[in-house]
Amino acid sequence: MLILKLGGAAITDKHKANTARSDYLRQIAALLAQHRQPLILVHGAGSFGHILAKNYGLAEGYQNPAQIPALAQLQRQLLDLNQAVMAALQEAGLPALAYQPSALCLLESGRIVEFYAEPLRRALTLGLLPVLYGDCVWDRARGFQILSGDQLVVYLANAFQAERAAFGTNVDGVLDSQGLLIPQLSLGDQIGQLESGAADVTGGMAGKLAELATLQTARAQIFNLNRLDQLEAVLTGGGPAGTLIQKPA
Ligand code: IP8
Repeated sequence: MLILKLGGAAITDKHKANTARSDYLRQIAALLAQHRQPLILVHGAGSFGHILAKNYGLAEGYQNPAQIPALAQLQRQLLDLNQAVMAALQEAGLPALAYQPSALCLLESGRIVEFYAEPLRRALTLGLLPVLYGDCVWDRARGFQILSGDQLVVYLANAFQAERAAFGTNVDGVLDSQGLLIPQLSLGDQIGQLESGAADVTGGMAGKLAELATLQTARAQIFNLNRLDQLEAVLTGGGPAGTLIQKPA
């Protein structure tokens, strides 16, 4: 099974609040439909969530009552983006089914400690395509907390013993301090400069690599989702795409 993240920076216009790249989502969906396989999709928030989350400190947990309407508004924005993703997938003929992470899981200090996986398991058994997303989720210690799609991908890869986890971003993969692609990386390696989008409350590339430290068995790949040839290579398993991440031996 493949757990695939559709990064928010690639599926939304990061410079325009609450704007999905719907035409591009349709092209992504067409490729997913062409290379059908056991799959769980997770999408990021991009311009639908990070700005509000940053303005109200939602990634720092509960601090003041002004955050409450912002939390509710954030969830609606995330549902709006999710609807755009679901429309593209279903129009391409995929039996996609949306799951709201805040209704399925619970965090403790920002980490998933409870996750009700059975509904996903049943959907997969019948050939459906579960779709989840980065969300604002209840947290036992902090009240609530932003849960990144990246943490979800790694959690799901471990829970479903997926063979592969792939992160579609807006860069070619992990880049070194000269901006050159690192084709293979062991998680123990020292990395120079890492890209992290300004409004990204969940840590950009550095956050991804930190999450990957908890990956148990799957092979991981970080690739450029703005390039359909790279997505195709990920889906077919043919040819290099982005950075391949290995666990240290
Ligand atoms: O875009 C964050 O998820 P991500 C979700 O995968 C938010 O980092 C900001 C609500």
